[in-house]
Amino acid sequence: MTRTTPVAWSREEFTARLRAMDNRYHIHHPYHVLMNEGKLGQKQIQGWVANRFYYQISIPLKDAALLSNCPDQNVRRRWIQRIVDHDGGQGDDGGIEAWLRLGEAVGMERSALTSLEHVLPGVRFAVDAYVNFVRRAPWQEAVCSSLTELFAPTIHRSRLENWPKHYPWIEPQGLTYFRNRLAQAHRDVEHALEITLAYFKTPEQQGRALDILQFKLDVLWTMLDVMSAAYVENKHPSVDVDSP
Ligand code: AHQ
Repeated sequence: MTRTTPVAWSREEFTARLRAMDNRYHIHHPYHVLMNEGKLGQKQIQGWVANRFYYQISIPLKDAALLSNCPDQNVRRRWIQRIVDHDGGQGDDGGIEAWLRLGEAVGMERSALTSLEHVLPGVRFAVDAYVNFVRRAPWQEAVCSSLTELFAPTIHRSRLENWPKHYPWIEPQGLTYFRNRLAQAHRDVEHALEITLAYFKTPEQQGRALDILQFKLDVLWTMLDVMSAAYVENKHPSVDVDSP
């Protein structure tokens, strides 16, 4: 039997394989489907906002960890913008502030987010798994793990379309975060894809890239599994039905 030596995918084929993983993106998770169909109540939206706040404040820590592992000044010069996008800078309050305003827009005090009192253990474990992966991985693998944002513009657009229609009680200015991410996600993905296509060259490396992306898809999916158990099936000891 002749052994065929695996051949590396072309840039186009590799990109297509990465993009083909969109069917595992958390937009397809039942929690998100219920959200986009207008079937979540205020407590379930509030629980999602409060738990996702832990993800949002972890993103700058993740990106700072990636930068600390990256010796390439040109990459750092572009990647550092991601931290400013979230922490804010001259004249821009940043994404973390925008998420706190989202919290207020869905009827929560800022302290209900900043206290992290509603963050479910499983959400914390999933987010920490992502940050710790980035801390320890080669910086190019950490870059690859951000490529779930290939699919992010669609999910932000779905909220901008559906929330005003289904959740008129949410103050419209609360959606600013999603609006801002539309442009930022496109710019981020362009940079992350450029680095990924250039670094993962051999068939083994390209297979590793798909595994890394699957890991990050699992992080996002697991967060919603935990929120579903707590806020949809009401099966979580730390959540009494009356508060997220
Ligand atoms: O708001 C999001 C964000 O700032 C980021 C950064 C990026 C990364 O570096 O992993 N991923 C990401 C994502 C954000 N929002 C998520 C959502 O559903 O609102 C999607 C998420 C992603 O797709 O990775």
